[in-house]
Amino acid sequence: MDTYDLIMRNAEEVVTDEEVRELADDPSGKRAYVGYEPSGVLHLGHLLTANKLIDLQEAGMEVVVLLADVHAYLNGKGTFEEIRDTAEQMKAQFIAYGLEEDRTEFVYGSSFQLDEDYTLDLHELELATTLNRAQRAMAEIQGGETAKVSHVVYPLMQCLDIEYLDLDLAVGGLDQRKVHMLAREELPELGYDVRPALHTPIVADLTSGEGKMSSSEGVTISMEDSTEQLEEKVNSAFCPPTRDPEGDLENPVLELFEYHVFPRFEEIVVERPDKYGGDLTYEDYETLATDLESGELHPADAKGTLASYLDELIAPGREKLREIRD
Ligand code: NAL
Repeated sequence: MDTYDLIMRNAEEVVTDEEVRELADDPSGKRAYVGYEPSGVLHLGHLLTANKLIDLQEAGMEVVVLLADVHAYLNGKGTFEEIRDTAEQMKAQFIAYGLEEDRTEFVYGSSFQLDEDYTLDLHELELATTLNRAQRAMAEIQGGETAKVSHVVYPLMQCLDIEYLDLDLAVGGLDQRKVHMLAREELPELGYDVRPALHTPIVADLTSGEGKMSSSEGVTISMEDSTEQLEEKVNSAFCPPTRDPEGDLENPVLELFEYHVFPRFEEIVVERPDKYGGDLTYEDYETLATDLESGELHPADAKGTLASYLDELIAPGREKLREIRD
C-alpha cells in the first residue's frame, strides 16, 4: 500500500487532504499524536485510534501518545493520583496491543501543561475564544453537561497541546473534530502554525447499530473481557443481512471487521465444516461484506470469526492487565 493510502486507511475525514498529501510525500520524522484521558482498561474506541497510530508508524512517522491526566482531571475523572495510576496501566496495554515501544513517545499532560509559558498562552486563548464556541467544541466529547468552567478550559488546552508537543498531525475520533477546527482557527492568532487533523470513524453501538459504541452506555468490548464474554457480546451484536436502505443503521459486526480486524491481519479465515461449504478466506473487507450481503457468509459464521480475531488482538493486553493487578 502506498504511504498516502496507508495514512488514509479507514479515516473518516482529513482536514485538509492537501496537507495530508504533503505529509505523505515526506513522512519520516514527522510527528503524529493522539491524546487519551487515562483509563484503567482500554476499549475498542481506544484501539481504533491505536490502529491508526500503528499505520502511521508503518508509514515512517513518529508517534506521540498524550496521557491526558490534566484533561481527565478537568473532566471529573478522579484525583490526580488515581488518574496517574490508570495512565500507567493504559500505557502497558497500548504496548501489549502493538504500538512499538521504542518508537512511541508517551507524554503526561502534566509534564508541560502546568508550565508558565503554557499557562500564559492558555489565558490568551481564553481571552480570544467565546464561551459558546468552547462549549460547542466540548459537547461531543463530554456528552451532555458542559456546565463547569473546567469543561471550557479543556478544549482550549487540547488546542494548545498541538503546538506544545510540536506535532505535524493531530489524530482523533470524529468526536474531536470541533476541537481540531477550533485549533486550526485559533493557533494562528497566537502566531502558531495550523496542523492537519485526521479523524477516525465512530463505531455504532453493538446491539442496535445506532449512535456510538461507548463505555459509559451500552456494550463495548474491552481488554478486560474474557474469551467467553467477548463471544457472548459479539454473538448478540446487531448484524442485519443487508445494508439498511435508509442508511441510518450500521452493521457493527461489519464495522469491527473493517476497522479492527482487516487492518491487523493479512487474511481472515472463516472456518466452516465441509458440509456447509468449507473454509472461506478473505484478504479484504469488501469481499467479506459482499459475501455477508449475498448470503454466502452466514451472520453466525461471521460473528464466530470476528470474536476469535478480536480475542487474538486483545489477548496480550488482557494478560498484561492480569499481571498488573496480581
Ligand atoms: C485528547 C484528549 C485530551 C487531551 C488532548 C490533548 C491533545 C490532543 C488530544 C487530546 C482526550 C480526548 C477524548 N479529548 O475525548 O478522549
